[in-house]
Amino acid sequence: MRKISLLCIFVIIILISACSSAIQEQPVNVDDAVQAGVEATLTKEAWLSGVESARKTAIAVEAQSPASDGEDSTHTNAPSETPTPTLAPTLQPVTEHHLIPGEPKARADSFLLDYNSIDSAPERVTYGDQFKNNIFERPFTSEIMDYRGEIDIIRVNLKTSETWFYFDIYLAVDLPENGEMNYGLELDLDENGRGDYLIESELPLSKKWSVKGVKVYTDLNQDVGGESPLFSDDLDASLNGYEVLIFDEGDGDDPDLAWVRRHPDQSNIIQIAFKYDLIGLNGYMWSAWADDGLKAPDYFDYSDRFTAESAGNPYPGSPLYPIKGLELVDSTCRSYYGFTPTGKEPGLCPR
Ligand SMILES: [Ca+2]
Ligand SMILES: [Ca+2]
Ligand SMILES: [Ca+2]
Ligand SMILES: [Ca+2]
Repeated sequence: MRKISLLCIFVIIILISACSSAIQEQPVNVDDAVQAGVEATLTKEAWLSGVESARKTAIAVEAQSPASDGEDSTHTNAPSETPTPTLAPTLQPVTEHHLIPGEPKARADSFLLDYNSIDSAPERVTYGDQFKNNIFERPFTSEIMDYRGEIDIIRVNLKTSETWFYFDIYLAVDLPENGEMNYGLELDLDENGRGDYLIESELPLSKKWSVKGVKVYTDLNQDVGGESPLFSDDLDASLNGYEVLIFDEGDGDDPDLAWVRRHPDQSNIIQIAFKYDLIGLNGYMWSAWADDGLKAPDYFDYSDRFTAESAGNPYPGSPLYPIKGLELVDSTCRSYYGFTPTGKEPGLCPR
């Protein structure tokens, strides 16, 4: 019996050593993964998959780390040599929903139009991309330039009600039955160009309102967009974009904060609703996203994560053609609600 116990202990020690060395070899932050990817000259797909894997690992590691005594880990901005995305580790689990969005009214309070790439898609080019302003028109695959109309935003309506902001995001073609893409809204509450909230949803499967696949992020350390929000800056690997998740499919302080559904009657529209409570009574600027590429909130603004060369370019005749690192993404200019813009707000749609 004693021999068996000793043997068991020996086996456990071997297993623990093997596991810990495996953990040490796995990069746990995005920057390490990027560096590792560059050094290994991986294919782009492998690189992106490595970055995504490292990002998820970093989020998981952060979520598992116990907060220090008397300190709320979600509100700590202590400088770190290797900043990693943080997931608020104590989101209240959803118990029941009290308020569910209803039917938005017919008239839009605010709207924006976005470039429709469908007409030039057969030539594998488009004209609506403004990489340096973080306004992307890239519903195309890298290098091959295959068009993906279900992530080509063409219009967005904002409709208000007493409790909810409703957004209709129109796509160039009907939504597919399944897909891995995200749709989202970015909100700038103080109109300085630096996004303050990112509401993201997976492709909804239903025409009924649901919180499934809906997440809301914020940027506690105010580094979204780097030095010049919305404008492309030199690469800075220390930025962590939207690093805090405040709503995760109903988990969070308010289980009813944000919802998604397919439009009941129009199959090329996804609808997102969020509560007034998220932004208070002030006006704000908003833009929409469709993303089947990076899908990395901690990488906002994407224009700070690539050079124009490494992002590639969808314009015909451009020396940077075709799209390269920054693919399968469409983002809009910014419309506004609840205030009168001066015209100088970063990202403001042309009027
Ligand atoms: Ca578009
Ligand atoms: Ca802002
Ligand atoms: Ca920037
Ligand atoms: Ca941040």
